[in-house]
Amino acid sequence: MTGTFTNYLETKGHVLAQMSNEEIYVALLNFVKEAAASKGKNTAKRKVYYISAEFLIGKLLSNNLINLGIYKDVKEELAQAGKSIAEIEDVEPEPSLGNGGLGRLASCFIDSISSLAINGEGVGLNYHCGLFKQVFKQNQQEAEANFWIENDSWLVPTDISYDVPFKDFTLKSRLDRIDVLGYKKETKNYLNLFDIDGLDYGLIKDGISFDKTEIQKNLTLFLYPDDSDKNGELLRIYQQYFMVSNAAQLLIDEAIERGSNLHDLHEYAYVQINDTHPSMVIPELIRLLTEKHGFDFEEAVSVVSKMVGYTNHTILAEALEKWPLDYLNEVVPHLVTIIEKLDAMIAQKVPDVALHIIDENYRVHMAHMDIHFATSVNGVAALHTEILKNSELKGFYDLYPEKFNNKTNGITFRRWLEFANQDLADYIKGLIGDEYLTEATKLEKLLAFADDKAVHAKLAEIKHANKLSLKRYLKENKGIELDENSIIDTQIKRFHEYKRQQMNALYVIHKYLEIKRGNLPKRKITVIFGGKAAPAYTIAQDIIHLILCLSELINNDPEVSPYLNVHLVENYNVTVAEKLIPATDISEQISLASKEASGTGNMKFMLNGALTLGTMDGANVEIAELAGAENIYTFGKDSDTIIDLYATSGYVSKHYYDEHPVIKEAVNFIIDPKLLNLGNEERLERLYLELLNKDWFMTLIDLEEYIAVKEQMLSDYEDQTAWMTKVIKNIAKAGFFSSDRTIEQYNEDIWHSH
Ligand code: 26Q
Repeated sequence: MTGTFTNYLETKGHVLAQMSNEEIYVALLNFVKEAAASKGKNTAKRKVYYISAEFLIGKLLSNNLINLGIYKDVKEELAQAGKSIAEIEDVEPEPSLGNGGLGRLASCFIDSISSLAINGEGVGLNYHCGLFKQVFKQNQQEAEANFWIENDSWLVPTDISYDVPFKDFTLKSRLDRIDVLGYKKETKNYLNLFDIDGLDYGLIKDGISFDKTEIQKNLTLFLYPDDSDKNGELLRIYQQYFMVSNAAQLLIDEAIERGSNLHDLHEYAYVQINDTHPSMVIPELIRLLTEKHGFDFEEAVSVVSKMVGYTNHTILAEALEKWPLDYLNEVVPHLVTIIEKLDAMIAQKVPDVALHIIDENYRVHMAHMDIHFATSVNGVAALHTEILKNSELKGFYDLYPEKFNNKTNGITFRRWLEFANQDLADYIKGLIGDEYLTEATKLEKLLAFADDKAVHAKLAEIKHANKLSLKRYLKENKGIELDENSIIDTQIKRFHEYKRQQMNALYVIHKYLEIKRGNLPKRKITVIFGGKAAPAYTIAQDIIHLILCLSELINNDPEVSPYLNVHLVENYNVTVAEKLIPATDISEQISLASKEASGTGNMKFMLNGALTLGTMDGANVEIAELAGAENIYTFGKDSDTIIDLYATSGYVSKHYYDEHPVIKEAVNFIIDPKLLNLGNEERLERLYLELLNKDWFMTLIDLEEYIAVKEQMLSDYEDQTAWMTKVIKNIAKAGFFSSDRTIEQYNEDIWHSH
């Protein structure tokens, strides 16, 4: 960096004290963009292309200032002029180019790739409306379009453009880039976001509905358009092909420019496929090599199968993409011939039809294609990878044991501690220095303070201060009154039955009824939820409705609200997470065992001094191992038991309801007149019947144990010495969950970019 922000403003003829927050934001944006523009690129021979349909990058200003090493200086300069950096941060819109975990992971990964100076870039789509904006009306979720691109943004236009051929027309792409600065690194990478010219915002009707057929005018309008109808699914195929065709053309051009003759393309490029959304990159690379570069089919397959890896992020059947061949024929017939040839190649070698690419119903199993033609197949937490190997993908594991490996997810500590929890970060630095920013396991030095009363007191003080800033934020932005003296218990994630927000809601009902009976808790507890539900996912919307009704009932009941509050924070996003996590005491990670591939919120809470209340699922298992079983609160049936229950259809929710009065009472309350008065009868009835008669994700199986362990936790909180010892041990052991570690492992084991 040359010169301070104030110097920079002087050269532009501006004076900080006289500028509005908006003007300061734009000036800082340009200041950072200029600093980024002067950085060189990473240059290892083999370049990694992390292709992902989602990059949930969050706001970038402060993260970039931190990575440039000038956050504190700029904060101080602003303060000198009577300005607050927090107010400038507020001006930045958040690009919501992702749904949840998978998109946020991709963003932590590109931060780590740059921070480790690896030659690797993100490739995705520049959706003009990110994930919908959630608004609550009459205790229900409504969805609004979420535009984020302004005149001044982080996007840097390029003149790179490709022709992408579809069946009936060819679309010209344009490429915009966002600079990805590593932590205190002289080099940078890009996030490449492909787009089209000629989008028509006029296609959007009310909310987020729009004409899905006008592909040439809507291709990058929305992230994941509702695909509950055929046109939605077709649009998704158009988006996916557009993304990967551009990525493939870009990587071939860049390899040639760097000296590849394409027969050695695998030495110049490696593609990491993030879930199956970019899987068509395999046939597209083969198509380009054969049609444009004179390869014969076998050689193209041989080169491509040395340069792709596949990451699985979910075992939920509905999320494993299987495109009907007919649909692919309507959109990209030129890939269908290639996919059929690939399928025939496999069919010759592999007798088991369950492992073929095209099934008997003419559906293309994208994951199967990935596994056959990738060098590596990985899960995202130890347990998840074991489940892939031993059940979900067992047939493939038997065929290719050497391809399977685990890469436990991680998070960037620069955003999730250094930025989000500045007081805690400063205090930790005072105790053990700042090495944790690049060597996260140095946090283990904190173990020396596990029993130190002065450290306990300081950590409690920081937590309280974070609750106070959360209180201000929620009051100003979300119309919520938070009690900063209560225990804060938080569940933030997409709404899905397997994540079991409904189980937490049943706990809330139970607690409410207990308080009504005069069993008062020692200390007030505030249960906070945050998350969006897919617009086409009715039951998830019903769960949101139940929680909003409970919130209205409980917070307005003078007998109950001194002891219990419930809030569902509207429009949960990365920015909201950054405020909630540092203020939380109890981290809810209560998915049905075997269903949450990893989770990454669990890691963020651990790092920020919240204790986990969780099932033995995903990365919770590793949290328990690292922090020590005595330092986290686990409950519930284990994944083997659950997998077995599915196999034998052995779970009957009605039995749990009939045989356990506590469960029956809580479930019945969903249709109690008190709630029906506040809510929508159809929604509450449907949810009630769902839990009683189906409950596919086994809410009731763990409910009693969940209530008991949560009660234990609340009572343990009263012994602050024991509690804070656990908190310190959790923070100290969180280092393993740095995404720098994850990315080092990807590079050592899969990418080999040196
Ligand atoms: C698939 C087909 C059609 C339409 C949409 C989709 C679709 C969209 C998004 C399928 C999956 C996703 C997102 C999945 C996701 O976020 N998975 C999460 O990934 C995290 C990072 O690995 C894990 O920590 C979480 O456990 C996992 O749920």
